Amino acid sequence: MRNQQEGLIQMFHSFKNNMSPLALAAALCFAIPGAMAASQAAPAAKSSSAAAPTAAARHYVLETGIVDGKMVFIDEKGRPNPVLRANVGDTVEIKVKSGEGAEHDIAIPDLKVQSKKFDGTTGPTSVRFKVAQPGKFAYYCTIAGHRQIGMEGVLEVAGGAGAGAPKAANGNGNAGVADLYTPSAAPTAAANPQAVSISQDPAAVPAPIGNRAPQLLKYRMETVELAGKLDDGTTFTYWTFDKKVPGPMLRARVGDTIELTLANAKSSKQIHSIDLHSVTGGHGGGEHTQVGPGQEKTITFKLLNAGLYVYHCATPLVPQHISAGMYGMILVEPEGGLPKVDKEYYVMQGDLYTKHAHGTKTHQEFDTGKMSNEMPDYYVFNGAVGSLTKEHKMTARVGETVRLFFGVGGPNKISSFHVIGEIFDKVYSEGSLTTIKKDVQTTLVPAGGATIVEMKMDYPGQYLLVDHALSRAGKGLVGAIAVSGDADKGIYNGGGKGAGSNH
Ligand SMILES: [Cu+2]
Repeated sequence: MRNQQEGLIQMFHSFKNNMSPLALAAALCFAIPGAMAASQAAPAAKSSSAAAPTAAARHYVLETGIVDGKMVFIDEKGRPNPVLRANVGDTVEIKVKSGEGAEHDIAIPDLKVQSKKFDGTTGPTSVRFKVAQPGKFAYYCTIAGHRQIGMEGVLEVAGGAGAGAPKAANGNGNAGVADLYTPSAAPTAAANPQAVSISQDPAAVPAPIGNRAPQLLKYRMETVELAGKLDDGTTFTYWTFDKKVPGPMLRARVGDTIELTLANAKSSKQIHSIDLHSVTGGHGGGEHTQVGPGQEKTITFKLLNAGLYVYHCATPLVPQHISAGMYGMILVEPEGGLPKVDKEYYVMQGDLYTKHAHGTKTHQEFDTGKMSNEMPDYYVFNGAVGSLTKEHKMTARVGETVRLFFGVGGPNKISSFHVIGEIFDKVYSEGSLTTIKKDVQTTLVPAGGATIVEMKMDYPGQYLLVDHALSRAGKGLVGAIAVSGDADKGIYNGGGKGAGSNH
């Protein structure tokens, strides 16, 4: 109540100073019922008598934001997740807008209240409803993960059951509530004709570090949400680092210090962040890089351990952000660098969960239910079906050594990584550079893990990259390395005696 009185005082100050007629009208619409609430509800709250309080209107104005690394609703006094109060019979209006620009909503499921979604571009939204029962009711944002990371408060309704809410009004009130809230629909759209390729070029590997002293490196990455091509005739709203899946490969050496700036594009609807598995402390950076649309944050960290490390977004729902494309890798070379090879490629595996079945020609929406049950519709190398078979070509010549930096963004599925028709001469298991396994057929790569494999290509042909959980090939998980050169029939002879080159 004090809050509302002060709000009123502020409004009239504004009016006196510089309010336009339109704004004045708006302020008055708010102010008059608010004034009634302030004057009438106060004595009722103090009194413990049976007298029912007179129904009033309550207005609350909230804004979303980030406080101490948590997403919250903030009231006009800057209080996070304020307790909202009303009496039985009151009409409550909550007006809420996106302070940091990300997409949210507000719901009080116990009272069947649900707002439309809003973000930085939609302006504020409101819910209005009558409270017919006393109690404490949770209000929160229903966007996956947002309640868990802090967007939750309480509406306290005082008064006796049924008090101040005559039967007829009660009945009408419920019907009214049904009219006032908009259920969140999930429309299916046609494939987005504006969708672009988000598939990362496997050849986009930074140059080797070589033999140099540790230094300070500066990186800047931007998180971008965009419509991308998932498959022929199928599009999907990807969440990315630098518009590609996986995000850019970073390369440094042990002992380097990295100053990393993470910027979130203005057009984003989500908050994003980065957790690099190569970072010691601060949740890998996730604790201090939660950035709203149009903002940026910088962290500095020292690379204490050599290895190949996954990075990913760490904003709730974390697995959704990862699945939608927010992962990549950083290679931390040992002192003196890695041994030289002829070809280096950058490949990552992900699992994707969509509303419609694999192969549906549509703009696919994300399905958080399938994700929590770990039932992917798509498995992809470098973000999309066909990424490493149609869009990008990995090649080598007979006699060359190919090194694959391979990681699993996931979020959920491990990879039984295998190349059909080849044997890994060397495997840096789990991305650890301190041990090397030799002569490996299939290597296990955990979700959020990586490996480096090396193969000397001894024979020409198409070498397919797969997860040897081979049903996944049918869901999109195939890549290829085309090897050209002369066939040594002593190594392989496809047609028996006298057969020609297999190339
Ligand atoms: Cu994210």
